[in-house]
Amino acid sequence: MSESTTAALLDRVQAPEGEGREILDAATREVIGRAPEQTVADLDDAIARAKAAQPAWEALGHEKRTELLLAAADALDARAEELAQLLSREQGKPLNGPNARFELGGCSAWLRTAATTPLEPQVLIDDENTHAELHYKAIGVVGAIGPWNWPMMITIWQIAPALRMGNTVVVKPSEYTPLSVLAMISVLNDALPQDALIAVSGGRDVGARLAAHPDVDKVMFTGSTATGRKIIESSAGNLARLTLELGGNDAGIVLPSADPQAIAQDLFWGAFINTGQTCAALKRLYVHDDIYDEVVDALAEVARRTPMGNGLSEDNVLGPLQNKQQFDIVSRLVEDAKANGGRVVTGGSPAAELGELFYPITLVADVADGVALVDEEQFGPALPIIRYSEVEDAVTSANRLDVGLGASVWGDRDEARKVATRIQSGTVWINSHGGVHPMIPFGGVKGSGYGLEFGVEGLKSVAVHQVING
Ligand code: TXE
Repeated sequence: MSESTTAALLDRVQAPEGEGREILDAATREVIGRAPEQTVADLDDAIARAKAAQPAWEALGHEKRTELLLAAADALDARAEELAQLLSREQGKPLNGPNARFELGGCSAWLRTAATTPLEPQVLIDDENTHAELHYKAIGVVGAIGPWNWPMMITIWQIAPALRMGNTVVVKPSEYTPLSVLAMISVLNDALPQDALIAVSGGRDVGARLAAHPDVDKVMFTGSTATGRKIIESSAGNLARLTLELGGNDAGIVLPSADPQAIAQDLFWGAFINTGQTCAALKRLYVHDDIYDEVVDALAEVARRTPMGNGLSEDNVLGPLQNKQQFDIVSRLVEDAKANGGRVVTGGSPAAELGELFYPITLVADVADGVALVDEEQFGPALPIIRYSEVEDAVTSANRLDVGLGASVWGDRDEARKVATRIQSGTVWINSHGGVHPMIPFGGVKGSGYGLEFGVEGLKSVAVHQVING
């Protein structure tokens, strides 16, 4: 696909010359476009339009909405390569590997699944005295506030079920990756009626207003715990229902029955997909003493042969950190781990030769619970590897933090499944980490937030219930 078509897409959404905020290519730090700086007044206007459009969108009925959403998915597929190029430049993730093209494929798959998954009324009781049914209806206006790591896919996760259920949606993309989301929404809107889906590009003040607005009935949020707390506070004012995905610090436990060579590749991608900038990535790895050195060596071997660099090059499958804030967090945590006895196996300091925001895959062995790289979410390409000798202790370690999005157990399947039931997290994967599916519910427990996304549960979470009794 030519540059000029990506540029044409960008021109649809970016601010006019001399206006807006410059957005840089994450890899080269060249200016790629200008994000419109919309205001709280623009947001209020968007919410009013979405509220006005909602009854007609709901009245179309499921069948018609399904048809329109499938047409929107077709529009997305037709421009997938141009969108992937923009995403790669703005976010930093390479086109190739489980990255930008993969993200566009995910957007289409989730949109199609949300559009076609049935949610029939449930007959609760049907006897000679009572007939009661549970129905699900649109809530109203949904506010979708998203992050910068999987900006398009997470936005689709929020908007697709919401639209499917008859809600209209106002999206506030992350200020780090607005252009990707604006471009995607512009393409979707080629197939959708006016004002069913509106994006407002602005800063944190716009996000805060969207969460607190009296005409917003539900907020879908993926981002940091700190912002999640603020959204909970503002929901006391507008009583908005909330789905909060607040990230985590997923543990992986490698049992002595695991085969280090066989699991190395999957362990690697479990931790380093999107260069580690993934909500449910493996962020601390507990390995049994018997096979500790073999697992560390096997992971290091995968790290050495996995190329990092500019995402537009087809050779690369790992990219830069998306922003300086995240780069600084990763650098700080690695330095701290080194100062606290961590042994750097690969990486360990910025890959300045690749560009300003590149940090190499960094495996830090011989660290312990309590070190910041273990206890805090690094959200980047640095993995602490902790040695254990009793499975009991590894389970205690996995559960000791106040987050619980995902986790994984590696080794004999039956044994691993038994360990899995004792872990406090929304998902536990066996012999893999982080794979999601549009029909399998996903969501965190503890400090990772609440509410389920995907599948039938995901549709219910963007609906209000109604019991028809009689
Ligand atoms: O998140 P924020 P940031 C983690 C990761 C990262 C940290 C901060 O550790 O270092 O969060 O990232 C909007 N009311 N994750 O700064 O600030 C904001 O404009 C309503 C994990 O990007 O939470 C943006 O659109 N909205 C995470 C969105 O919230 C507000 C994925 C997220 O911003 C707001 C990304 C407010 N008061 C980062 N203030 C995951 N779940 O995996 C800001 N926003």
